[in-house]
Amino acid sequence: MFKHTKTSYHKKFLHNLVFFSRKKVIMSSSDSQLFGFDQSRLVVKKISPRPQMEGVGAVVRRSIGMHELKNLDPFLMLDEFEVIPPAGFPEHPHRGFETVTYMLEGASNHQDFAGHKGTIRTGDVQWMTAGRGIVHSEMPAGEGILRGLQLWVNLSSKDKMIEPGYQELPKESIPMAEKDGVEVRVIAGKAMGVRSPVYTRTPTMFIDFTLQPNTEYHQTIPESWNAFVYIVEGEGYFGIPNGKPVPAHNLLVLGTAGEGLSVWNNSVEPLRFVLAAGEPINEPIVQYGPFVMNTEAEIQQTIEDFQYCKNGFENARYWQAE
Ligand SMILES: [Mn+2]
Repeated sequence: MFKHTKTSYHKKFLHNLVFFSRKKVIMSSSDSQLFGFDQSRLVVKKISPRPQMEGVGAVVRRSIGMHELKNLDPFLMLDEFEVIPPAGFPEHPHRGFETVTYMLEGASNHQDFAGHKGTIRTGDVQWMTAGRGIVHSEMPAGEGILRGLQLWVNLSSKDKMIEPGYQELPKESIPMAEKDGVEVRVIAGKAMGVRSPVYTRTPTMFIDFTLQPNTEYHQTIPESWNAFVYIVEGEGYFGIPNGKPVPAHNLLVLGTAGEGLSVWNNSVEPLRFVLAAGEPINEPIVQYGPFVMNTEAEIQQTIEDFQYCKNGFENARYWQAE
């Protein structure tokens, strides 16, 4: 099943696994091309989220943020959403973290209680810092289906109550690179020599990869950062080039040992996935729906602030989405 190169890689990998030592393996240049690095991070957990109802009539596959994987510090939630108008996510609040919306298909109108509004379309990214408080709506802009990913990135205690803000990246301004059948779109962080302009208060990497059939790629990931893969389309091998390929709509948590991630697409269709990694915050997490703080008392305070429209929720008193 594997081509010659894959077989020799496989043998070598097993060899390294069995005879693993702290000593660095000395490799020839062809080996290093094959490997990318000495050791790939391995998959330690696979989540296959079931579609569930969320918002008003929207369907989401939630992989991070469910009992099987409550969070993956600094990530609090990952949804793959599918919305058919008139369904959507009407007015709702957030506090204490950031929401990253990556549109895979269709267009979404968003507006918030401070007068900020806009449309994000296929390939666009909205990196929203809720900080001390935002109330907004996220609704389909057209007639067609809406598909995308929403990732929640936690903020450290010192950043939880900062002023809310937006970083919006239309598709054209997301750095892209392509080499040997592998295409990257760098939403946050750096890959294939290109860097995203997005400022991540919580150091984060978020990259969209497309691997054509019979290609492989080796992406480095900063040491000690937690990382995951979410497969959007096709199927691939992650961490090791054998076993069973993992198909779309699965989330893979990567272990922390290893320099990065090795991926192989041995199928006849393109493989598309996102790789996200973040520096753990290592603080207590107390979550009450869309409010994420460090203590119960802060959550009680947040509920009160929202209820009485104060401490950042002032505009909630009269605002209603159009
Ligand atoms: Mn929201």
